[in-house]
Amino acid sequence: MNTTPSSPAPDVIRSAYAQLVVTDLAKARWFWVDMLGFYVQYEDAHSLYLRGTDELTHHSLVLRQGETAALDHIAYRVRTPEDVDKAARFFRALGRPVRRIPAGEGTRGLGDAVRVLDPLGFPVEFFYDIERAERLIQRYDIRHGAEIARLDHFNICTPDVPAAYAHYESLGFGCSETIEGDEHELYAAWMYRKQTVHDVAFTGGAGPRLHHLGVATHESHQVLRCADIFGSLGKEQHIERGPGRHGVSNAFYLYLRDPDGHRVEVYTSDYYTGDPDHETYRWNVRDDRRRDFWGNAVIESWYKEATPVLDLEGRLCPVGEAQLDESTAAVGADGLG
Ligand code: 4SX
Ligand code: FE2
Repeated sequence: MNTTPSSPAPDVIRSAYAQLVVTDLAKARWFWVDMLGFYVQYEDAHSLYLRGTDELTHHSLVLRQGETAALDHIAYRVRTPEDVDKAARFFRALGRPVRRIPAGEGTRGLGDAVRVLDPLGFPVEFFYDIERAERLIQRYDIRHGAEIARLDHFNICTPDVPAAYAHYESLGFGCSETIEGDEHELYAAWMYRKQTVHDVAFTGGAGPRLHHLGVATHESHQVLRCADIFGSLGKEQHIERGPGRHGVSNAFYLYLRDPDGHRVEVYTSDYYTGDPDHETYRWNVRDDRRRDFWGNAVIESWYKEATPVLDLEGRLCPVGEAQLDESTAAVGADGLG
């Protein structure tokens, strides 16, 4: 895999939105809008454009009705319109498929964009221009469910975590935390452009696949309340892992699966990473506090199951097998963690 750039990287601001294919839009609306509390910015018979109450742009999640549940693409916002051209040149120089999407032809609310299949095999969009949206920050009256404030991060499965790290480093991302073996084999890494723990993280495993979308609430009580609401309605089967406190990131978390199996993490209270000399914090893969600070075990489905991704023509991408398996590495020779 070629991750050595020969063209300058675009200035990425942040993880901005994802587009998921869902097989039943009404069921997806129940999960994402009624239960999680996303705000509906626009909807029609085939799609839903959603945002959190802190977001001042048109959407951070697009749900599109389709035959097969999949990730259509993830998207990063860049600093200037020129950075969209830079992104096109950057990925062309890497020999990757690149498609320009003029305003009006791609996602509603966006100006000119560029879509690429990146060196890890993921469909990734870069855009600058997006419609501004009405301020909802103090509309406490319309909040409900988990009261989602904003998109926080993408977590992606890839067989080659060191290559993913190298690629995102070349795009100017910093690394906040890692999970490593005794010889510093890289099992997982958390990388950022905005000044939080991450915009993107890599879970070592079969890929390219989407592991989860991380969405932020303001406080941990909203995470707990979200779990309680699923329980009260007899919908506890949507809860996969947590609530808990992460080791990595120190965030409070809850993982849910939507009606199509897409995983979402309700996430809050990580920390500031914006200082120029911010250092990477490294966890050993056998430290039982790394993924849950209270030592609760991670269930198998969390390591193994994920969402397939589409290429630029809308076909399912083939999946490469995992190289390192954290779920077995974390267990010592005595069978204990
Ligand atoms: O499970 S981990 O504690 O490693 C973790 C997983 C930390 C932060 C995340 O956003 C995440 O998905
Ligand atoms: Fe996450």
